[in-house]
Amino acid sequence: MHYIATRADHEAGTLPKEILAEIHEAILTTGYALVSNLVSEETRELLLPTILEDVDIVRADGELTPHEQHTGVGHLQLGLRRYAPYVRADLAANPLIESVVEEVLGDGAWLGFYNGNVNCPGSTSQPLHFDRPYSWRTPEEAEAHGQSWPPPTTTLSCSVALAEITEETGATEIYPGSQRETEVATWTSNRLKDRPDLLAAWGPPGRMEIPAGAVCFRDPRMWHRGVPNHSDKPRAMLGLTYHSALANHWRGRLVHDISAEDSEQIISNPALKLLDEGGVGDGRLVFHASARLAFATDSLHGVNRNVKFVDEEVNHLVDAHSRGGARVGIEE
Ligand SMILES: O=C(O)CCC(=O)C(=O)O
Repeated sequence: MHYIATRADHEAGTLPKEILAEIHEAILTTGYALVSNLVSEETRELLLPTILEDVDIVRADGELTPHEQHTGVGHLQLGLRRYAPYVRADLAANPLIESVVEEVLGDGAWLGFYNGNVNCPGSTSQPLHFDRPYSWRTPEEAEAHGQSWPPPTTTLSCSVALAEITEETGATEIYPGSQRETEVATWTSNRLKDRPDLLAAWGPPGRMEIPAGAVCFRDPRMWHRGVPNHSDKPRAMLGLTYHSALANHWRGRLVHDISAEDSEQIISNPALKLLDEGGVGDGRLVFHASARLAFATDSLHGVNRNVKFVDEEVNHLVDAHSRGGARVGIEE
């Protein structure tokens, strides 16, 4: 499924209903859908050099980042600048992107991750993996919560190409449809090790090629891996991840085992989420106050941008690996 957004779509602030239904169907079946013409050339030209500069900063000490050590050399989780003029409405609060988010995740979906997925020249292959667990792990659990089996995703990953992403520049390898393989639902690991039978069942793999300014919307449970970038420039893909209103953990997981008190707090205040260290706290993404303008218009699609603004400097390169490029803390 590949749709090219039109000027009329941009004026309407939404993709057409029938296109949204096709995108949804593609995500349910193949696991992904591509929509071109979503992020402007102006935004791409502003952001691309910042990514390249920040790659140089991250590479300067010659050390592998924690994400590289864990997954593969040359694959960076690179924080994006969280201050003006680098936070752009047509990326962080884009009504057409949000129309897809609402279609797939329903009302009240929230932004949980805003980061760069950069594949550097000379990179290696990552282990094949999926990014998210199933939110309901057995047919019985799904049925008890009124969900189908296999259950739908409660997270939508939006991969944005600042420049064209091709096989040559290291387009992500994907196993279309593999998000429907229920055998992995109860696994404690997200890696597909030693299972040639599963690879044969869902292969052969494809590649996630993305034109500049396009977004690949994908079910993060679809198996994939970063592969070598054979070009001489870093491949600048950005990752925005949205979670369904059901997801109560700040990383977007749906935790079933939660006290009535914590649950009430989270329902009454959408800024609050379960934290890693236990308990409930502020789960919003931190941006500098200068970035406010990018989020100034209310979402036309019931999406909670889930951001909080601070006056202190926000170091987008701190905690980029584990915390999406900024800090999440207890409510002040
Ligand atoms: O950047 C890519 O092509 C895929 C990266 C990925 O899956 C990861 O870093 O976990």
